[in-house]
Amino acid sequence: MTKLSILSVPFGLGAGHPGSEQAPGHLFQLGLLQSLQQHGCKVDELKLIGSSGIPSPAIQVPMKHSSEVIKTGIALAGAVKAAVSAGNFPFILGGDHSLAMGTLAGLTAQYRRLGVIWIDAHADMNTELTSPSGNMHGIPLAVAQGRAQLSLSHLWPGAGTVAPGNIVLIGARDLDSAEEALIRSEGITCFGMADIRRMGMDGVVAEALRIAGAAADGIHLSFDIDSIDPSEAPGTGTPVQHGLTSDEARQALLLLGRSDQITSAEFVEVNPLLDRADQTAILALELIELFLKSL
Ligand code: 4U7
Ligand code: MN
Ligand code: MN
Ligand code: MN
Repeated sequence: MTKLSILSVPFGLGAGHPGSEQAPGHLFQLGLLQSLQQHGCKVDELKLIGSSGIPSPAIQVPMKHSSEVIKTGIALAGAVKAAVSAGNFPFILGGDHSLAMGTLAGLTAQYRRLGVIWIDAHADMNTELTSPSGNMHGIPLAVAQGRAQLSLSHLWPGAGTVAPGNIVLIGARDLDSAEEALIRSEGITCFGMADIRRMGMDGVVAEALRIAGAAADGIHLSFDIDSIDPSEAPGTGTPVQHGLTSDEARQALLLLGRSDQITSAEFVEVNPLLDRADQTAILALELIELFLKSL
């Protein structure tokens, strides 16, 4: 049975709106841990990730709250690496998506070749130079490829990079022009909404596992709640119309959870302050349970 390391990261300074730092506490308050236990999940470790480490002056980047993002990333990378070494499945609960840099730093220090499935309305592939917002949650996948000033090895010595051929985007529908250019030049696989409707989510997930998993010894799933349509998930800082239905998200998470290729996961960008009567938090809770019990 899968032993879980749940890493709670109440950090939201990488996003443009305050509130995502409240998501882990709010989901715990709504009973996440109790219901995981009821569903028979084995929580081996529950860790609260703060910030630690002193980012060297050499890695100051011209983005909002970059040093806080880096400090949190350093702490998270260490916890992720330790969880994998202990044979546990790391599940990271955010927080905003900038924390993925910490996750990926820890994972690439452990896996020889890592695949990444990124379910998100966005590509999160800006660099410090192309970011229209200055928000760190928009750059983690460029950092992971070694395309930005900041790199995963700044967060964790021994961290590697993620090869573009092992990255698969699902649900992307709001790309900046520099992101589009990078996706095109690197040949990164992107299943947009039209592909999902044409192939069905089962077809998309099967292809995503095949491509992300090619020659890889692990696949990380990064799930941004803004992948889901704002009519069903309004509580997030950067909502984008015409997204996944909650049923499509359920199907994707169930299939990915059942696949033994997925070796870690994170769930980010729920913002309780922007939610409507806990609609998004309650859906997030259900999706997390569904995913973790299907592992
Ligand atoms: B999220 C954006 F400009 N691309 O870089 C940016 F549209 O983690 C949005 O996916 C990024 O929520 C969204 O700021 C980051 C913007
Ligand atoms: Mn994102
Ligand atoms: Mn997003
Ligand atoms: Mn967002």
